[in-house]
Amino acid sequence: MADILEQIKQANDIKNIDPSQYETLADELRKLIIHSVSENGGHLASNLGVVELTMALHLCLDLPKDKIIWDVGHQSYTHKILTGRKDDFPGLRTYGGMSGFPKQRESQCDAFDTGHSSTSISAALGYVCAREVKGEDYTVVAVIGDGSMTGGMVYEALNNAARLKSNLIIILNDNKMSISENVGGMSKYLNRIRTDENYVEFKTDVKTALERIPGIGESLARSMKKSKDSLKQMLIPGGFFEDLGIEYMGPVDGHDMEQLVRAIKTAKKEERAVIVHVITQKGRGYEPAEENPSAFHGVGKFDVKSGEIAKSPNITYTEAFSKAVQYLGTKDERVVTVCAAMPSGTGLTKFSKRFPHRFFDVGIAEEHAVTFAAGLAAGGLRPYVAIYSSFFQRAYDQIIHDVCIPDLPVVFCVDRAGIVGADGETHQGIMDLSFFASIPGMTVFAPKNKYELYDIMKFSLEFEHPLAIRYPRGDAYEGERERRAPIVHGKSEMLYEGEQVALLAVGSMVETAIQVREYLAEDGLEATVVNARFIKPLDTDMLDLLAEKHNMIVTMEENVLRGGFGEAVSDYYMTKGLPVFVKHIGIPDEFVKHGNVTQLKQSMGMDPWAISAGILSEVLL
Ligand SMILES: Cc1ncc(C[n+]2csc(CCOP(=O)(O)OP(=O)(O)O)c2C)c(N)n1
Repeated sequence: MADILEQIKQANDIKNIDPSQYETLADELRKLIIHSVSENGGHLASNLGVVELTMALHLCLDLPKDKIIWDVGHQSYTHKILTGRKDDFPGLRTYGGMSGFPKQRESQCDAFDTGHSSTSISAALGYVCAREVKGEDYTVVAVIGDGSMTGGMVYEALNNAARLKSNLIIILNDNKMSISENVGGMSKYLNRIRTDENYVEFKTDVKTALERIPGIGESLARSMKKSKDSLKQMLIPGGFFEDLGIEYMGPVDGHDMEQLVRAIKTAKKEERAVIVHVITQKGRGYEPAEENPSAFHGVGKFDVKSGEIAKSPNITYTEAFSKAVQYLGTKDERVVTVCAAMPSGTGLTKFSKRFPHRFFDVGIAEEHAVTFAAGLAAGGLRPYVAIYSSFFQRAYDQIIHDVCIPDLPVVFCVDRAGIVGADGETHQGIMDLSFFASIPGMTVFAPKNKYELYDIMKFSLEFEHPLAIRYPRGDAYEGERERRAPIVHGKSEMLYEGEQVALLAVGSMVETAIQVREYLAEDGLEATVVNARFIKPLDTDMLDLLAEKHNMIVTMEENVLRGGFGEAVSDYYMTKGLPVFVKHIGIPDEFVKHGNVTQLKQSMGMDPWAISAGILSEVLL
């Protein structure tokens, strides 16, 4: 087993493999990927689809001199294995192990760090221009999926690349899918090229027929390829790209090594930007993933034989949100939902089925999603925009400019807020609390458990201003259900009254605060616990009260400390001149790598043991 793969120890070793062995090599790569992902979770279907494409790229390029930029980067597993990282592969996405995304610090063969979509063409164009300015000689390739082609940055980059007079290769990996079914006009356009056999055959036939005419035929066919006239428009697919000034090649069968190698070698000769349209099958080679590519896009542990995916028996925050927003949908016909290519991940699939006319999947276009929602709100509807915390980063200006300045009633449902774990730096939702709270007119809320998520969702319908509700990935906390004081704008919730030390916790950290309280009680310290609920506006009445009765206040948040809740509390006390010692628990000023959430929290002193030990040492000293 894995005989051919054994021969690949470092980048470019694939060039020593006999072409008759390529199929076996592809099988071995798939087996290794399926096995590792079944144990550590990861992006299975996307990776299985690009095995041959990656092999072909590695055959045609010289790494690390040449540069491959993987859009999103979730499909880079074969690339990692072929560049000397096979032995590290079992540690994929684990704490201290290999990242699931390209990382320049991990390998010289990873030309660019990615994680968020639609950046590859911009970065590749930057590399090309750097190459020209420095007079260097290497090939630059961006590999981008059809789903990522729904992101606006792609068109900014293509617009820019049209002027290029040197080689840039853009591989458009078209598998018809984003995470779910792809949406929008570009998807329809690609589908037309892909499926219109007449179109493709017509092109080939005309060219072949012309070439057969002795004397003039060949030159006519050549000039047809070069000319920009309407005849070409009629005959060659990809006219949209050609009109932009980008050469189009394809469609190419993305599982046929010969076709792929030929296309890439041809593309390398172009003195301009060229798109190679490659058709692949998502999940290729593993039946359960071929049949259900969405479920195997990003997947947790699963049983390889049966294809059964391990599932937590508990309800997640996303599922709780899903129920709540459906309830609101039945209560009020103005309720509409918006997501950016992630109906399933954000819990909107059921809403989309129940209220198809009130659901909008805009593609991977978070900036557009927010301004679009602002338009919906201005038009009299009540939009709920469900996007992961880290992807909301894209839409900061739209939140300020289009929603908060005109004070529109848009609800931002910030999923995956906090440490997400195995996806690492690019996906941790640790900035949203700071960036939402910094905007005038914005209200920011974090529920302590799933019941409070239901309550704030009900509250949101009556609230006429911008509101962000942040909740974490994974199982919803079920504890403290009996404490369910009605939600009042800007008011926190007293959970346990104690003395000396007050724990003032935000959202997911309320559960931690309750554990800390138990540990402190073992040492005879009865701490107060307050559920902050609102990060903005601050409950200053509660802060005044806490300052009177405690000599130490511990703020706890799953967010960077910079610009976070703790800083706002300290700032309030300082401005008011109240002599309270405030200790901040949160994420330091650094990017949080990948790994299991518990391990990551421990590494930052955010687990209940570390927090209580820290408090005790301060109190006893
Ligand atoms: C800005 C941003 N929004 C959302 C995502 C989540 N996401 C990861 S992959 C993906 C779909 C990408 O589809 P495509 O480019 O076609 O790649 P495929 O997985 O089909 O190979 C999405 C929406 C992301 N990575 N970045």
